[in-house]
Amino acid sequence: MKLLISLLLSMGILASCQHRVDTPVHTQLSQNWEISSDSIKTLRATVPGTVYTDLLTAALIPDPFVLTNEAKVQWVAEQTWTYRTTFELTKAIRSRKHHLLNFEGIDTYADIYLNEQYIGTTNNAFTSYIYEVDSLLKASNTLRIVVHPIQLQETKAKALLSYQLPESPRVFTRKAQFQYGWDWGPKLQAVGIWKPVSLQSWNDVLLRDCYLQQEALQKNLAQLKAHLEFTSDSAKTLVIKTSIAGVQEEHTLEIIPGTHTYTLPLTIKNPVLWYPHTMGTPHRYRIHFDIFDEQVLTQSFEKKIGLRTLQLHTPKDSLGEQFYFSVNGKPIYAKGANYIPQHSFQNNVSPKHYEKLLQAAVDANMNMLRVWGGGIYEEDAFYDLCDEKGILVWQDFMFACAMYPGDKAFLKNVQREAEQQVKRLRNYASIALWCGNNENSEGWHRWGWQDGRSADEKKAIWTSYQQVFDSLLPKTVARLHPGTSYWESSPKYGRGNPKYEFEGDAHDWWVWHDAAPFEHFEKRIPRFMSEFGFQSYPSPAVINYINQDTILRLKGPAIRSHQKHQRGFQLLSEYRQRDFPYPKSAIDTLYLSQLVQARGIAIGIEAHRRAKPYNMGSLYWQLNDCWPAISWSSIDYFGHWKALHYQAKRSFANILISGQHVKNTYRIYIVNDSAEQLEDELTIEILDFDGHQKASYQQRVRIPPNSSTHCFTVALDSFDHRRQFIKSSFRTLRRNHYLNTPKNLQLSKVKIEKQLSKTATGWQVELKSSSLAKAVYLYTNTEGHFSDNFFDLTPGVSKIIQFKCSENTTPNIRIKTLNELL
Ligand code: BMA
Repeated sequence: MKLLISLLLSMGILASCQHRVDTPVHTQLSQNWEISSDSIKTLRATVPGTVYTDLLTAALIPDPFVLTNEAKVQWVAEQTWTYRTTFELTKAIRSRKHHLLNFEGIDTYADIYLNEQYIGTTNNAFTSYIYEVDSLLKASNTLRIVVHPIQLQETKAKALLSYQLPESPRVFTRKAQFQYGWDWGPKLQAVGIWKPVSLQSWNDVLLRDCYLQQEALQKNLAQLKAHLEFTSDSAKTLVIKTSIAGVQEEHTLEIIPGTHTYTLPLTIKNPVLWYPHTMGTPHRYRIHFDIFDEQVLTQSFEKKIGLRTLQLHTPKDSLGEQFYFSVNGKPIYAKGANYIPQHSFQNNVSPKHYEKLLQAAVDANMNMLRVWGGGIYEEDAFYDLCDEKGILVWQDFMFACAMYPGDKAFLKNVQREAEQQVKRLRNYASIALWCGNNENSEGWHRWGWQDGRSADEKKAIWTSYQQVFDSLLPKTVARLHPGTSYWESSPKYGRGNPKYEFEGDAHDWWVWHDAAPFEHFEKRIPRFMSEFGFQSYPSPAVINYINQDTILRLKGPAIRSHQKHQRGFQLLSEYRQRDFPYPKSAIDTLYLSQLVQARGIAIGIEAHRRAKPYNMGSLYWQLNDCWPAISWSSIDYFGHWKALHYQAKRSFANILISGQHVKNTYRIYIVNDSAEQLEDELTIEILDFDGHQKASYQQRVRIPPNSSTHCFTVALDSFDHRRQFIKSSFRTLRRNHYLNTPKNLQLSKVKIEKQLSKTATGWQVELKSSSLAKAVYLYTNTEGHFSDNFFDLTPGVSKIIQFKCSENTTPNIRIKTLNELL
């Protein structure tokens, strides 16, 4: 019965049958939408959606993601767009006393009319707008939303200030900042109704929010508080029945008229804790709530909760200040990447995209993602999956690389936004940190933004900054999400500040932006690296999509327009020349660029991990793309793993063998992120590229839990850097260490034997090589995923790869190695 009610409820049809259960009715208003503008008469619209995607569906604009089309569609955001829909309401729904019209997100500046009556104006894409429309509804209704050009509003806001803010005018608009164009993304300012619209009709009592707060977490008992926010017309006695892990409880609530929050105590005996997947199991409890009003079941819902303590610690030490997270009292080394929106138009991101991308993060042994401040507060589906899969979330508020206004109206707007988002996300176990902004503070102090400004102007701009990031946001987090850490800005110090290495989180852009060698990562190790990165080309399929071609071409205006970093191509080739051979074809260039990226970031990740516990986190820039691009991502727009993602999986493994070349020695480390002490034989061999052993050493090593241990030093006096490598083995782990840059290795020509066999999920590929094959790259036109790629084939050892694909015809799998380019 309960199931039936909620099913009927979600379909919005319960109200049409006469029943005595007074249940609020939720009607989705997603049908019959149309848009129009001065240049477009009327057009079917999708809500939630954007004007861009509607125009694209109707073939009225070219696909902005291909060729040089981005430039051709800029007019879209410059127009006024009118959304219209009509909807019918049954008598049963209309007979409800109260009706709330809820816009979960409008992008951005809009006026709303219901039955031609003005009901409100919006100016923040990150907040929902709810209007009481009790007296306005009829049997047949019209809804009209006029979405104004962003630029118009920004020009007005700009004119009110006597000075120009850095990165103005985007700072005036509370919408995804990356849509103004970023160094990895196009300028596509999505406009429209980007989140659902619905009508909530109710009589006496409405539940508006439920927050499950963890009070105390002991071994035998978890004490929770369920904060339920109700709006009621009258004083009432409600009975709330809860069910957790098979234990039922009944609570009586005396509620009073108005909107108030009521608190129920909940307990769970012998609680099973939630852990990030690299530490344990991300266990969640389901808590079921039934709300009875005069013995009538009026509302039923379920919440999932992971029980854990989760904190950022920054105690002072002799060198500066530590920076690490702990889960359930245990320090955790954070491994992961920075996450950006998956598409310029959010309505194109489906649950499947979330599942695939977040699983790829888990598969690469990542336990933390940073939701970067120039994007969006992600959808619930994202956080729900992070909870389910055990990925911690470093959550930025949506401010990036700019200085923002601080006038009263702006602060009020941000206050609403912060309250709504913190309230929405506080039930997720994965939220590890709220961070004020991305690089605003660094920009102000290091990027010349203060140049030429008067003292008063500087003071005004910095005061605005402090009001938001030192006051409004931390206070909101403390009030609404107590116990959760807040961090003012990422990074704490810019790379020009010597303190960068000793306290706070850091962004290291000496590599890439300042063209420093990758080895720089080994020299300057901060407490927590929240950004460092390097670009590469995406998969051939993405390049061909950009070009709308079947022949791989890396030159031309289309490709150039998908590289958003001014010196991008130059830096790609400069770094390639340092360490890698010259490409002979387009596929070589693509392949080598991915190898350069993987090599560079692995040097960084492993240097950070070896420095544990001085350094307690390594998040590279960036996990994914928002469009087909040449960018810093490790997974491209089509979801294909670049060499970096396969490498991240290796370099982020919970137990890692790593090494560092120091003068005439090579130091072998074992990094152990597990909670167990490891004790076993470590075998070190020196081999030539044909697999002949030149020397071998064995040592019993003991690696404490959660540590990095330098466990062996190889003397390199008679080591041939061009023709030999070091192989280390510990338990089931194997690691090849090369002590020269790839271009200086004297690898012989190899012939790789390949055998293909059909499996239930695709194809199995078995590979064998007689001599060392370096950076073996498997590629094919068949859409699919290789379980491993860009790996080394050790002589005589066969390697089995799974190729997951849905096609039954034998894929034409081609192989490329570094050997053939040397
Ligand atoms: C960091 C990020 C982004 C940028 C990236 C690459 O500064 O916060 O702003 O895209 O570097 O330049």
